[in-house]
Amino acid sequence: MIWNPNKECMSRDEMSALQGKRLHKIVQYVYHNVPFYRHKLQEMDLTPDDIRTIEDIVKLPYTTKKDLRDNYPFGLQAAPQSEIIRIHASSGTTGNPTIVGYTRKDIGVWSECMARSLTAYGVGRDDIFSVSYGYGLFTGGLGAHNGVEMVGASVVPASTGNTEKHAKLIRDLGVTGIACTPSYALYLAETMEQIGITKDMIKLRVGAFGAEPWTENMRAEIEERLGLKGFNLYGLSEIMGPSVSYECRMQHGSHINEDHFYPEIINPVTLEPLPKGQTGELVFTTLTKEGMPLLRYRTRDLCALMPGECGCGRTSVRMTPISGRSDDMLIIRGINVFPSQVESVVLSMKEFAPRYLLVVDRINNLDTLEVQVELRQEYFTATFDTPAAIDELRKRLADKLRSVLSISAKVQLKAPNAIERSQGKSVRVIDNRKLK
Ligand code: DLL
Repeated sequence: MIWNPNKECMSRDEMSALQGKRLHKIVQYVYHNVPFYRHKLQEMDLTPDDIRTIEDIVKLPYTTKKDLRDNYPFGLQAAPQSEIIRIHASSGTTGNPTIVGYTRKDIGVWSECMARSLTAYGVGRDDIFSVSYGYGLFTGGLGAHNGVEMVGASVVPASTGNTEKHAKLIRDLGVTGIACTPSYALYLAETMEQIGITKDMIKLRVGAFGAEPWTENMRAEIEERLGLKGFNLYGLSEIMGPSVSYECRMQHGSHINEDHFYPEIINPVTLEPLPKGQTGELVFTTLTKEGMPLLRYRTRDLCALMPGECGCGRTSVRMTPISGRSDDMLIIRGINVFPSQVESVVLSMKEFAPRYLLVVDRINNLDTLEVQVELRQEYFTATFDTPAAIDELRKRLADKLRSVLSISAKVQLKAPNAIERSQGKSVRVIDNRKLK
């Protein structure tokens, strides 16, 4: 089944015409409502009338996460506050998170995009569907939730944590579908095995996995251990949240909701657009968003757009799985973490030298983060024989990191010069997780 064949199966010409019309409108809208964009366009000697067709998009400026940071919290919001009915946030590169406001219409579009995804996975009214992305400022929980309600399945808003209880609910309620990160799916499988819940005791048949990179090997393992079919679900808060794109039953790339989010691929160094089929950085323009529309937002995700038709009947363009990032963002337990966030915490405490290292690992299918930091010489000399002071400092740093990163990190305090110096660029991250 296809949720909205009118939009998901349009001819190329119809789609381009619709995108062009919507682009013109959105440029006009931001020009009049967002001083940041008005100034940018004026600097480039552009008016909304210069943008008539979708091909004109290349004339427009890019938007970056730094622009969001510089305009924190509401500087890029286009709709008046009275029209905003929901606010989500995601990690910024340093202290402040990125804030995204949605109007009622935005939430409606988002719910429909999520409903399109779920329908492509084969989820319908008879399903009992557990949403095990985090509910809260993260877009995963509420975003998936609205879509499940829209398709009419019974939503179980399980969120994350309390995995044993969740595993029992999956068994007892006969839950048939689940949305969570792929690493959480593996952790769930492991928990089930530990408490004696076997595959034949549960009815799971569909998984909507995303929010972090995963591989075909992980898919095979999750499918085998939970007895379900796993589908990719992609998105990012700045553009909408989950379901910017989704896999269909062909599982050959993820269909982009391109009537709402126009994709381009660029060379992340030269910023030149690349032809279809080449791998580069994914850029999105929101074509219908009212709350915080963005022009040519650089996602930093690396992938390619796939030319050609799909056997499922949808004509929307597909993207390959994300193969990496053009910046240093890590995703740890589904949470985006920038090394610069750790740096800002370390620099805010006078006891530490600006030398730190993030060590990321995956132990029993759970991501772990250790932060190693060097003490300043004066502080080290004053405290190295008073373990209580060191303990207190370690705890203070761990608390600060948890509040800034939204995940807990193990802290290791190091003596001055104990962190290895590199010859060239300093190494800030060691990621021992092997995505096979
Ligand atoms: O992760 C939204 C989401 C929630 C997507 C639930 C899917 C499911 P952010 O926290 O803003 O939003 O993180 C966005 O996560 O730029 C990618 O780097 C990464 N990401 C998201 N989905 C996938 C995926 C949500 N399917 C960032 N595969 C993005 C690989 C993904 N990476």
